[in-house]
Amino acid sequence: MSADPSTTNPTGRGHQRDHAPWPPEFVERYRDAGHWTGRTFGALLADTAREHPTRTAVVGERDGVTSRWSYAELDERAHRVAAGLVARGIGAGDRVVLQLPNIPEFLPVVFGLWRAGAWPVFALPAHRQSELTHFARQSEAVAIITTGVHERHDHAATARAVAAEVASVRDVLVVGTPEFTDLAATPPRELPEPDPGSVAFLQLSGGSTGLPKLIPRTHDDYLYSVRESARICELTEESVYLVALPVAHNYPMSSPGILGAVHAGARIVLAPRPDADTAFRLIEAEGVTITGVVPPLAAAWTQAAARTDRDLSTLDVLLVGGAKCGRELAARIGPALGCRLQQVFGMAEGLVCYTRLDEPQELALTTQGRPMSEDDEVRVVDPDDPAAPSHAEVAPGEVGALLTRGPYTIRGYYRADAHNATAFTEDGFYRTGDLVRRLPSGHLEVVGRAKEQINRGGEKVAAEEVEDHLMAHPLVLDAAVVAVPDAYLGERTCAYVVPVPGGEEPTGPQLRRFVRERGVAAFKVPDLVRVVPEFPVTGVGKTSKRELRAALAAAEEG
Ligand code: OOB
Repeated sequence: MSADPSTTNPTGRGHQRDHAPWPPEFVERYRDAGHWTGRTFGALLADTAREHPTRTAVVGERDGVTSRWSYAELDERAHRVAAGLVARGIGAGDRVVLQLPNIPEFLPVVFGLWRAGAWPVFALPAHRQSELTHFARQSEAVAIITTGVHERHDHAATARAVAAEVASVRDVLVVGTPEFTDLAATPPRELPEPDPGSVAFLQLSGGSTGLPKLIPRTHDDYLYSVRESARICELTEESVYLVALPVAHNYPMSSPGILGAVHAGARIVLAPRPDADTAFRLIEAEGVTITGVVPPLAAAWTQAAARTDRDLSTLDVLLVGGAKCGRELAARIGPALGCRLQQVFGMAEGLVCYTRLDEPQELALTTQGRPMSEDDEVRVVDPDDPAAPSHAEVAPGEVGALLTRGPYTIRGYYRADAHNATAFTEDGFYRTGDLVRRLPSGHLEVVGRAKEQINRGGEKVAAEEVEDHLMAHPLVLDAAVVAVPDAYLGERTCAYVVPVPGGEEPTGPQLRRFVRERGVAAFKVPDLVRVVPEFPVTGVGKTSKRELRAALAAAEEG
């Protein structure tokens, strides 16, 4: 087992090899304020199981079979998975790439990993060999836990291919196989509690520079964000939370998500797919009270609600976030679905803003809320100065680049020193890459983005990552991936490519297939491909990728 020295040292003294912890004075401040309570995820589940043993914890389907487990049962299953993992040599500080769709086993597996002291690395079902190899390599994962064939993709085969490429991966566990079922039936045993100040898992960044970065989150910091989210979203043990989005994403995990539900003793219902038919069926069958979606889904559900026979009357709160929800759509949601709208603007790196449920109507419709915590520090700085010091704030009401620091915002990505030097200010603020306007009330309005990322209906595409794949094609000389406006997704990707001189001209379908076959998530395959003889140069004759993208995007609009 590879215990990581930096994880057992939350104070920041000594090793800082893998990630930057909070400085000691902040650790003290967040503890004194009662934000960090010294509790682990394993204890969270055990406490809820003690308080609400018979309440339904999770309802979900796998291979057409529905499971329904109480909190006592979930707790027991998580203990068994933990014991099984430890028996297999997976334990404290070990990284495990986890790629599971919305199946009930997700919960005992994640809590089992936490109880074993291992760190899940949360891959999404859409990720393919290229991304999974990167996560496994970057984290030096010892194992991959995945599923068999799901939505026509053989995840087990992909995981085995990754294991063959990455030397640290010595185990591939596939949910649903006898091997996994045996592991999950191991008799429970006493296991040491991990340090609550240590890293609990690695989340993924949406990324703007190349492949996704790994985000180290601790029990202490993440549980604080979960507790606050549950409070702000008014979760109680009577709540029924529907997981419509991929459960491993930070949003359905913690805003207020499955962990907020476990904190409150609420019921978790996993939707195998996010479409309105599936969601409405589950809302009616389980009496769902709250769920979270991205704007394109909110739009689809809002339309579908007009012609459904399903009873949606239990639905009380619809969270919308992950990408900007415009006023038009925001205003339609409440009347169409008969629920309250709550906007959420969050990021896996930390900061989460919510509109409150008693918010004045106009603020609820036009802003993305305000930070959860009184200790979230927010600065809005000059957007044209990418290295702007954190104190150079724009005038109130002006648009600027959002910087943030606080009790649940990381101080650095995992094993990414060079990137951290630009992604964080010297005094520890995270440069979110979002352009915002801050109202006198503290509410934030997201108006755009400084980072080179396309927000495809909440799914984040790093332009550079896709450009790198395109450039690997022998007929491509240069590539620039830009966002084009899209009525449904908000943005789609358009790849502009310059062919190699004298060569054959590559076609759109050819390049799309090429990118897909390099083993990347389908949402990263360019929606549009434009072959151009050359990229325009800027006034000074410099080919700034940034200005180039803006020029191309403008040409597309015009
Ligand atoms: C959520 O997390 P990520 O890490 O996938 O993406 C974060 C980025 C933000 O920096 C921002 O660019 C964008 O997604 N974003 C929004 C937004 N919510 C997220 N942009 C405009 N309006 C919003 N409401 O996407 C995420 C994490 C936790 C909760 C909700 C979403």
